Amino acid sequence: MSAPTLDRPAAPDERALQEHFDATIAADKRIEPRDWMPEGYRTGLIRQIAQHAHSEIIGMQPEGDWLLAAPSLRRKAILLAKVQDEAGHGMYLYSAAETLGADRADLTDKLIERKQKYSSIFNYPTLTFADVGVIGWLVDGAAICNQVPLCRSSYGPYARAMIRVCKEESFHQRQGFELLMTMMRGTEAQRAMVQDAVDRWWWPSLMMFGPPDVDSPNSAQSMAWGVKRHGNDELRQRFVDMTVPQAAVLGVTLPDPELALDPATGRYRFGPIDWSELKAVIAGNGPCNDERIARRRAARDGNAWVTEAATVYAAKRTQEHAS
Ligand code: FAQ
Repeated sequence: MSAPTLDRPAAPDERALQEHFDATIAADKRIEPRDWMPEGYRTGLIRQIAQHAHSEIIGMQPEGDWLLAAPSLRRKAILLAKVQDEAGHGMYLYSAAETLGADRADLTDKLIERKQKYSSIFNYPTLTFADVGVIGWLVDGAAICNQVPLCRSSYGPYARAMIRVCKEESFHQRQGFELLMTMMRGTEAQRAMVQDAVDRWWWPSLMMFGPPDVDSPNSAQSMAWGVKRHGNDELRQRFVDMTVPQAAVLGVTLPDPELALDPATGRYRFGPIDWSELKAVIAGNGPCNDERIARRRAARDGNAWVTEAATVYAAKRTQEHAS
């Protein structure tokens, strides 16, 4: 390290910075945007946060398809609020990615060009209104299991965004359960509709947690850096343990003959997951991948003039404030 001068202290060398970063992580404190961080930590976070943001934005589509066909004004108002919440989550997350130096428009381009992923779950169709309830119950339920630990993620802006997101997802899950409960108390046809939706969404919900730990290239480093707090398998198991008793209350059957309580562990054993399906959906070959991306592309292109006007206006305001 060169000798510090009176007017310009020498920049600490990379080793000292790395040591400070490691000590912050070891003490379970937060890394903030202006702190030094290893390049892999920064790019790994952008990868995960961008995928998460894209999931929230693409995730508006399956339920959004039912906005015009909701069975009552009350259900329409609830659904509209939920879909708007998902948009808000996407915005917090893109903002968190921007604190790491990412550019929001560039992230959107990468999503549309299929260079960045989004959650596999949003590539399945919503065939009936029961799917709206099942997304709330199972998909938001899985999102909560996955995201509550992220409120303690080592990167400050991500962790803080997750606190609000989780509160809202919690409400979403309850509204889904309430919707399904209402249908289950209805006619035989409504109960059949709920069961059919559960049959279609159960396995894809388990896949949301990602590949098994042994096949997860990012988990070990991500956990060492305190970004992820648990492996994919542990979070999936927590979801199963939480959901099985809820299914019993609802009166639906989960489509897994191997599902059984293990008395030794107090946890539920479940059957094998078809990982080839997850791989195919991630690779772009799920039932709705093309439709989801095409719609996002149309939204970007069709609204380009709004983005341009807002960007010019914001730049002008910044210039006025500066002068
Ligand atoms: N779909 O090494 P890992 C929501 C990719 S939000 C697609 O285990 P990692 C709210 C993974 O990116 C739902 N890709 O990766 C809502 C990686 O690819 P890469 C989204 C997947 O990051 C509710 C590769 O496979 N939630 O639901 C999937 O350590 C209702 C290897 O995997 C989040 O994003 C998948 N399912 O663990 C909205 C939460 N799984 O990048 C509307 C934050 C894995 O190396 C309605 N993210 N991949 O090329 C996370 O916790 C993690 O990123 C995981 C994946 C757990 C998703």
